[in-house]
Amino acid sequence: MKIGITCYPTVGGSGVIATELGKLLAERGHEIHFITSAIPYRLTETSPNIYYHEVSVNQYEVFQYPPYSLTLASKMAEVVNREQLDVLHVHYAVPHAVCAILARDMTDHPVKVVTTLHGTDITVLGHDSSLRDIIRYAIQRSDEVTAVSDALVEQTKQMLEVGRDIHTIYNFVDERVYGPKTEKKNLKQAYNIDEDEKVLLHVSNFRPVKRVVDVVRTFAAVQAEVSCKLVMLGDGPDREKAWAEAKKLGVDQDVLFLGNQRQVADYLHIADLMLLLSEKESFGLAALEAMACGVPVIGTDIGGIPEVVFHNETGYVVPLGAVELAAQQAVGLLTDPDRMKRFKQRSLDVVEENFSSSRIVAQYEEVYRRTVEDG
Ligand code: GMT
Repeated sequence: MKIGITCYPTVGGSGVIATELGKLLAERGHEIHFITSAIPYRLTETSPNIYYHEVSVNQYEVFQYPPYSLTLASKMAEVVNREQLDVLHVHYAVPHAVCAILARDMTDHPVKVVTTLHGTDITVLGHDSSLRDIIRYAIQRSDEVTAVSDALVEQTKQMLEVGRDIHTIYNFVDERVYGPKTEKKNLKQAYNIDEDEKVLLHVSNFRPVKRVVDVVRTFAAVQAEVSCKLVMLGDGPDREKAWAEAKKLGVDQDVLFLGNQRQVADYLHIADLMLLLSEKESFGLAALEAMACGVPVIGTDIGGIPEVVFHNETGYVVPLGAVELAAQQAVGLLTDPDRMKRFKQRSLDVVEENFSSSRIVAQYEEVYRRTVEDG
């Protein structure tokens, strides 16, 4: 099939999933056309089946705002016509699905619109009355809609009162990147972490919904019982708050703020536990990546996290803000080698059984086939 993919080309989980999906589809013989404002962050290798069409927005004095959505719709229509695309697979209802629907209207070539919801457009923008109706329109008028967890399907149906089918297709990891440690590389030495010290890890964009202050508080309570370090990967608006909290609690010497790093798996390979204590999370790709490397997760009982982190099997699920409980669970796990071994193995098994790339990519292929055959 010939498939156009549009996503935000940045470091966020939705861009990662869209790009990894495109790469795997290309390996399976499909022709993939990325239609994005920049080369996606994860599109690093060349492949004869992958094409890139840049959406570059011109700024004209008559426009108060750059017309990204219109330029994107127009570029999508141009690519559909020229390349005879079968499907436009867009990540996010606004603006991407709206642009794809417009492009479908603009072309003579029959193209189907498949929309994947990743959460923020529902859980954040869905509350905005100025956008609610257009999000609903984008969902209703797409040919197929998928969401990354059952929780997000339910939330979308409830919040936006949409009656149509929305299918859950979980996120996945590229097993060639995220898997148990095989190389000898050991970052512990590089960061002056003692071999017998435990490592807790958090990865996010440090938006307020990620509750990075709770992560630091949990760590401080764990550190009172177990010798450990906290590695914070990523960057964003609440970095300063997290740092200030670490200082206030007297653990700043043991918290490493490493900013955005490309090789997240290298850090997962020295981690004993991942903390994901968000107040909104439609899936929690960071948790899945950790589990794929055999790292158990403590996550909040929010959105899609309990569908990824199996409570008492691959980690623990705790209520939002329950810092003491999270710390208690962490200490219990870190000080019980048998339980830790069991949780690590179960994490690997759960990823293989439920979130393997081959299983998930096949589910997307089935969605494309169904919508194209529907005519
Ligand atoms: O979490 C973010 O701030 C980034 C956002 C994105 O668009 O990349 O992540 C969303 O999509 C990811 C991939 O499906 C999910 O793993 C995240 O849970 C989801 N974030 C939220 O729902 C807040």
